[in-house]
Amino acid sequence: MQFIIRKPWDVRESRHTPRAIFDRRGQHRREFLRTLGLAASGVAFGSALTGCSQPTEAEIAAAGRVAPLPSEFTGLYPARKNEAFMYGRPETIQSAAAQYANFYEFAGSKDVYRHVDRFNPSPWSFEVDGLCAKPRKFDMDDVYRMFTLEERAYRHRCVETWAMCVPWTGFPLKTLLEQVEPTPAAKFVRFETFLRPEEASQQTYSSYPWPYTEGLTIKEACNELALMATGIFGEPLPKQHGAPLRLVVPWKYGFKGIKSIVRITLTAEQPATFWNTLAPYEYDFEANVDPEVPHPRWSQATEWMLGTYDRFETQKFNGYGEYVAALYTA
Ligand SMILES: Nc1nc2c(c(=O)[nH]1)N[C@H]1C(S)=C(S)[C@@H](COP(=O)(O)O)O[C@H]1N2
Ligand SMILES: [Mo]
Repeated sequence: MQFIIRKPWDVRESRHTPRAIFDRRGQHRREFLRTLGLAASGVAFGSALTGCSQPTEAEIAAAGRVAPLPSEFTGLYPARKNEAFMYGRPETIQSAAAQYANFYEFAGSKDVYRHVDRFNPSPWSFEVDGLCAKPRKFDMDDVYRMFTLEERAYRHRCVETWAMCVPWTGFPLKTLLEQVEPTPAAKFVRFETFLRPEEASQQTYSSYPWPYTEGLTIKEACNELALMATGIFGEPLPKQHGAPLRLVVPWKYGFKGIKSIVRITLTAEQPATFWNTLAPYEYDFEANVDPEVPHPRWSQATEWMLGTYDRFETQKFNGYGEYVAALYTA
């Protein structure tokens, strides 16, 4: 039995800005370019992916695109929408999210989509191991066969103060962990991204502690909000968003949402994580969104939305307290 409780951030759908309006903005831009006679030919804009010019939405989409799914799985997208989740804000334009990403394996800048062409996320497999009765390897075919995908409208808040509202496709992390039967000794979950310096240039010469790792307590991992995402905007994840499988934990700062996962390990001790290892005073393990705890170098009181620059007050737990606050009462 599922109750739909109205959340503080729920506003009537009529107050949301419908996606069509945003799509029309893109349409206007394309029409504008067409009037100038530039859109179709690309003339004067040169090669958008190497230059500094503004890329078109089609170019952004093409840059991050992954190989098509086997035909038996194409019907899985778009997945059924879980109506319990609403943004309470306008949805972010797909291309605005796709062109402003954090994925340090490929770039220190936000235009990650320009740097992912050598990344090949198919085929893909990942291990789930550590303190569990049935450790095993999964490939994406297993994922698509074993788990029921749903679409969830989630707010995302990066620790850098940018935010977005995007529909993820995925399944609860809890259902994946149940498959391997964690033992009672398992208290934490450690996640690891690929290590492929030949495909991800920043992994060759930087002094970052590759591979990227993240972690949750097992209670956080079993919270219904914790989602393993395989898609965004009704399609499989493009490369820059963490193809083919990433974590989404919307009450925490975005860096906890580790991308392109190759290993998930159940542990007794709190695992080391990428950002906490690099800058422990700036990025703690828990990393719950909190307007009252400033980052050492900036305030966290407000946030701005990708695509529109609209500013909102930051909400504790990113507004998801009803789901997760109980996890943090001693
Ligand atoms: N492997 C890996 N995962 C990562 C990152 C990264 O650099 N590498 N960046 C994180 C940060 S800081 C954020 S805000 C989100 C951004 O997700 P998005 O680019 O899909 O919006 O991914 C997170 N996951
Ligand atoms: Mo972030």
